[in-house]
Amino acid sequence: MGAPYDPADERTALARGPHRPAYHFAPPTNWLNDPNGLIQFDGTYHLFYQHNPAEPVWGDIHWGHARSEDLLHWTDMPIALEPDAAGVDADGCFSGCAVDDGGVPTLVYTGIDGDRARQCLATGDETLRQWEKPSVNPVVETSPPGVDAFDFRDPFVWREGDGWSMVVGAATEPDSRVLLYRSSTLREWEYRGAVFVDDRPDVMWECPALVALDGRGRGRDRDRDRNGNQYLLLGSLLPTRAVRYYVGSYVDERFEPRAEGVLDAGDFYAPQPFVDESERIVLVGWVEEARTEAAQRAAGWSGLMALPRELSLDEDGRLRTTPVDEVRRLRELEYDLPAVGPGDGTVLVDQPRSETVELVAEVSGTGAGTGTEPSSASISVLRSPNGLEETVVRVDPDRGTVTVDRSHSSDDPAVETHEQTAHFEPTGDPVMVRCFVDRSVVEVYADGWACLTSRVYPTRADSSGIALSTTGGASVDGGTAWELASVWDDFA
Ligand code: DQQ
Repeated sequence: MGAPYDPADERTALARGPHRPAYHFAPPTNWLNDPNGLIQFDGTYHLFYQHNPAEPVWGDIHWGHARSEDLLHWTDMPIALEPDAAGVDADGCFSGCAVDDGGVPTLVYTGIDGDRARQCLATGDETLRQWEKPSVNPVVETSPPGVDAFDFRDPFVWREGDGWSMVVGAATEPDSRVLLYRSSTLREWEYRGAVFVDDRPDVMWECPALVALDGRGRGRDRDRDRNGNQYLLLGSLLPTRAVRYYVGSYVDERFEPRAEGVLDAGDFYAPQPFVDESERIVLVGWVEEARTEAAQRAAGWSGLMALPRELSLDEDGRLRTTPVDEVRRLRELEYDLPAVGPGDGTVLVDQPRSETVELVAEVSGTGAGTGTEPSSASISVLRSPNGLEETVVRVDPDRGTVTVDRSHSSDDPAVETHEQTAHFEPTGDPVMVRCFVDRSVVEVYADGWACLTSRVYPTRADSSGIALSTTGGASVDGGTAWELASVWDDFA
């Protein structure tokens, strides 16, 4: 008999890989996709995730599980859900959520059996280690008329009034719908119609979520007065894989959008929000790979989670996305970043030289608006001393763009290199750019208005430098950099 499976051993072995993140959550080994079942239960955060425990490729989908006290340091837990060969989830335990049902942790997920998708429950003990699938499964047996039997998945449940509400993503002909259900027990559900219809043809809403922007719908007085009935609807859309958000009202079981945008324009998909015990809306999203399947197999793992983010509305009703405050605890050695004005060329930054850093820099444009020549400031990270390998984060405050240019990120010709761009509304004011670098992850926030998470795979051991440069009338008005700590023991 072999030694029992210990995720800690797997983590230690994989930590030596050059692209393994130091402070983002990655699976102990093999495959990870969507975050599932996010919940803070008795003070402890739990992250479940779509997981193939046998191979670093999608398939045989289980629910992996980890817990954390601070959203940064995670402890692996036993696998929570596995397909049951004789059950309605024989072909996979697809995405879903977690709720606290009067002290009973309860997972609501999609069971896949052949080409049928049905909504199911699992209940946990107080430690969230042991999970049972009650015989009442499936709790939603068939998709409503007109809804494809397979494209009916990803339940998201919340407390509403004296019962429960649930949205489920669905592909319909000719549109895509977010379906609404109500229940008082979690075990019997009544279909209430589409809470939202996306009338574009051939779109499938995966992982929909509807959340009150004032926390649990109660909110702090300040927010309630200011924001009134403000809800956030999220969806991950096939086939474009865009992650869209809509801010609007939710009245009489219908969602009416008034603003919309892209949540993260990078390698980011299937995020899930949850409300924590301090009523923050926290979002975790899957960061996909941009390397070949062969490279993922060679690495022994695939996929990771973006930093947990807090979502909120500003005084003008615009959605803000910022890393949770806890992330500041990772900061170690601090360095000043120099100011770089127009015409200063490329300025090499001596320190830090590290593949795990946070950079905060203020970038000014010309203030002349969008019709002008491009004026941008660039922050090069993961840069080799000769500059042949580098990932360039380019910010144009006049046009309101943040771009990650990956054309020189890697000497490996097999990785994806296309540029990724996020947009924000230019105000004429300087933009505070916050950039997290974690070996194969570059996660950028522009003042909280635009987000972009990209995967890059430098090949050289010395691709760990930083350089700053500008074009047109833009400038870097200085900033700060920190080396960031690893969140894993025994990190190589
Ligand atoms: N991933 C899950 C589905 C979901 C998709 C399967 C989104 O439940 O629709 O692994 O990435």
